[in-house]
Amino acid sequence: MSSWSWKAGLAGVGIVAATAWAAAQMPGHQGMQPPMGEMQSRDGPGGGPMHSPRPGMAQGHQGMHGAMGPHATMMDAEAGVTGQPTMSGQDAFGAIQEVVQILDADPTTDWSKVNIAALREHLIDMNEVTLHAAASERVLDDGVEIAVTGEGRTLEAIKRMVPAHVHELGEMGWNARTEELPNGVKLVVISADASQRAKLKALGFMGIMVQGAHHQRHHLMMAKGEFAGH
Ligand SMILES: [Cu+2]
Repeated sequence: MSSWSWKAGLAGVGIVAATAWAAAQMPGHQGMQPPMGEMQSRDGPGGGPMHSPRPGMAQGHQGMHGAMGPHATMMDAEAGVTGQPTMSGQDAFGAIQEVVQILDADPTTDWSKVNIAALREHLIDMNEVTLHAAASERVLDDGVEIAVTGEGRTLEAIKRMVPAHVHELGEMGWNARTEELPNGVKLVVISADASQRAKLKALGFMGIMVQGAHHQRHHLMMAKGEFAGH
């Protein structure tokens, strides 16, 4: 796709999302739906496949998520036009719902091993680390040092997730390690490359924690009872 058509595609996405949002704001908007098929065909001037719904998405949701991953949330606004919501109302609820749908759709699922409670515990850990952990960041000459601290359930989550993530960072080529703190974990990531150090500083705690795409895969494994840690 040329850069011109890519930009045009993005502009089209903006138009669809804005239209969906505007339609959703109108009282009695159900009678005023724009013709979605026509609008979507205008969104792909490059002719690329723009109609690949995510696996496990609710039926009838004609999304463009496959080609527009980063805009998935924005694109969900278009659901207002179809009259059926796709948002489950809570992100962990939705993540579990998606996994259960995948397990349901898979005839090889061994329900004697399925452990949704384990996945739920991990999603609580993710919630604690993402929203409740305190992160105190210090720039070193060769990288960054982040004291991640908390209490109670937050502390438990920090001790499970941060050291486990160091393992994933190592697989991705980052030089990372952790040290135990009385009330948390110290995360140290270093690099000999100045641009990588600038990136680490910019990413900070949460930017470093979201590196990699292992969570989705691991969540399914946890639910299947095939994954002990994270
Ligand atoms: Cu996870």
